[in-house]
Amino acid sequence: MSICLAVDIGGTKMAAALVDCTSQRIIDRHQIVTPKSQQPEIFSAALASLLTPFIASADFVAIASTGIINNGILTALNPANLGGLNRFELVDDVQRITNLPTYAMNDAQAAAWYEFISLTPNNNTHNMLFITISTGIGGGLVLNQQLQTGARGISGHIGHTVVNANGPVCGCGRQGCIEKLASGTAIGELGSALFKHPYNGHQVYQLALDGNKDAISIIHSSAAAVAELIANLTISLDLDAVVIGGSVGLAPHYCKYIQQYLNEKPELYRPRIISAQAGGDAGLLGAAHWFARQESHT
Ligand code: BMX
Ligand code: ZN
Repeated sequence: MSICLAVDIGGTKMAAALVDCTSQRIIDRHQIVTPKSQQPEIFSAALASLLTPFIASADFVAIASTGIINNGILTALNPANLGGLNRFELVDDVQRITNLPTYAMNDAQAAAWYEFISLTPNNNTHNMLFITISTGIGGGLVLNQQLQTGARGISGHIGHTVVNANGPVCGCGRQGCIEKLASGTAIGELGSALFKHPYNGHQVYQLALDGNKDAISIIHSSAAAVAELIANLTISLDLDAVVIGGSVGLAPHYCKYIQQYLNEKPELYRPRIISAQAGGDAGLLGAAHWFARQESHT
């Protein structure tokens, strides 16, 4: 029986879990707040405190992380999501902390893989997109039933497609990315500007749930932008299904709003919309499953 120490590094929280590779069940799980600092030492210290209690029980480490992951190095496409940190030697650092074989991939790619293998078998899903709407907006593509990671790890970074060419400049340097307009961070920024009070995305979402009309309209614009993105990608890639995850994506009503905006479009633009079955654990379980296959060949 092989035990994986799965790690999910997001812009807001970092989670670690022991996953039994045979049953694919989480045995133990812990999470901390992601440090917001440009300094790699601070990021590394947070990782060490999170991982240390689990090391003795694990055979290998599988990481799902925000950012572009190429050759084990994390490069932030949007450094603002990580407090300005833009380059981190993730695999080397975690290997040094744990002394275990360590592998890493992008968080949304990992979640896409788990959600794809969780779809009911024989359901004829060939092309699937996973979208996380959270601190940022990330994506993972499964085309012809194969997860696309890309030669440079970039595949699936749909949060940086433009929805308003005259929109605000995104942390990636491009103007009008959907991440700058519709992510949890964007929801917080839009609410703060409107209500003239510093709010995060979660607080603005709560205001919407409490019935505040302006907050509701911010959430609706986010869902409408995501629906537009889904329609664009469906007609480009012939998507059968789109799985929605992330703290905003899984928040009450959000998925339903996406569906409502998609329903206004012609049929060819409307794939099946599914809420992430593994909820917030899709990244952890996806990385564990993806790299357990690799581990079994070593
Ligand atoms: C950003 C980008 C993606 C990530 C997505 C969701 C960085 C640091 N991250 O677009 O790699 O998949 O956010 O990340 O550039 P999360 O932190 O919201 O889960
Ligand atoms: Zn961008």
